[in-house]
Amino acid sequence: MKNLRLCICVIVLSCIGLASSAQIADTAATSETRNLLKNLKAHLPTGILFGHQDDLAYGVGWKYQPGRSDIRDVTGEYPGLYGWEWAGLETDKVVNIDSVPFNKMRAFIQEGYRRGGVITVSWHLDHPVTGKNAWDTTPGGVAAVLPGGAAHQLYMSWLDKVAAYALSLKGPKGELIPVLFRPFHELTGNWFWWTKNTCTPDEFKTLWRFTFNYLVHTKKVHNFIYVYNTANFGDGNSFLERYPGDAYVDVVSFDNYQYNDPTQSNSFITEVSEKLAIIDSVATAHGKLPAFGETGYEKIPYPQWWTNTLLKAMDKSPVSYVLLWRNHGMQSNGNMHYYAPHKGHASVPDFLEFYRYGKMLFEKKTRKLNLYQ
Ligand code: BMA
Repeated sequence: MKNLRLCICVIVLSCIGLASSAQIADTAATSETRNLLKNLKAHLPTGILFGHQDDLAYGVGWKYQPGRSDIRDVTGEYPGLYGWEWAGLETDKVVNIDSVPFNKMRAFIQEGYRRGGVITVSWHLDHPVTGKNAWDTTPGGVAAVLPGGAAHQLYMSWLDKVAAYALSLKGPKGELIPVLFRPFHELTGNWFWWTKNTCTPDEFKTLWRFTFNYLVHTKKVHNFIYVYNTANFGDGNSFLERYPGDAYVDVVSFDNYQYNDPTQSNSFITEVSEKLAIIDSVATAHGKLPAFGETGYEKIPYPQWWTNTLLKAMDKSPVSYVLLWRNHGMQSNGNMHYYAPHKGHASVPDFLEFYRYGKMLFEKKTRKLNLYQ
């Protein structure tokens, strides 16, 4: 009797687990979008997609050379995941915050998708009250965009533009290209108008739910997978303090960069592996996909960073993908700003070892997974 009860209990629990792991927040998502989430979940134990921001647009020392990519220059193939940024779309700019023309970006997104790669998007949208950029932490921005707020109409007009662009992303058969949409990223930080220094947890949850409902139900955008993304957090509770609910999220993730010297301190490995362990248990409990939203070590001054630091940080817990930030090259202030290796960089030999590591998925292995079918 006891065994029978236990058995029934296990069956019921695994059914609940299976049902929730097959779920997608947007229940009207296109079949390619559903398949992508389902397949990423299925491959979670065995592979980590390697991603790079703005990979096809420019790299260190070059811009807009058709077919070029710093990752491809170094490894012979493109990344498995492509990151793009939509800041500027809301204010009708022709180019985004990093000067990438939105028309070119559409073509790059289509190109990556045709190769079987995955697309993820961040959005450093302007402050809705001051009109300054996303890093303006003047309080009240979130309250202002909520229903009844002074910038609510404006915010809806911004979402209209995001929706129009999202619905213009079409694959070869006219199908919508799925996007891992990561709005209001690094939400536990204190450097954007939506981070935790500027709004209450309830305001943030309302912002997220409104955004989701407006895009899904009003604008009929059905090619988004919703990525919840924090900066630092101490434990599962602080990670979930501003979580809008299982019905509004598909992926749980965080950003974490290397700032100190990895030859002097293991703190990056310790922190990232602890955070991954926490989001893995959150992901399992909530039927979500765990991911490493953004990372990097600017200029990669430690040539073994790839296998001795990043891989060690990611190797202990399953993680669906990792996104390295952009290879801008020389900035106007004289700083070199890049996070992935390029031809001739001292970390190339180690990056090639990282690239050959069985679990890492670049272009070819990603294509073989047929993520959209
Ligand atoms: C930051 C830097 C900036 C950039 C912004 C948005 O981390 O790379 O130069 O404008 O991301 O992409």
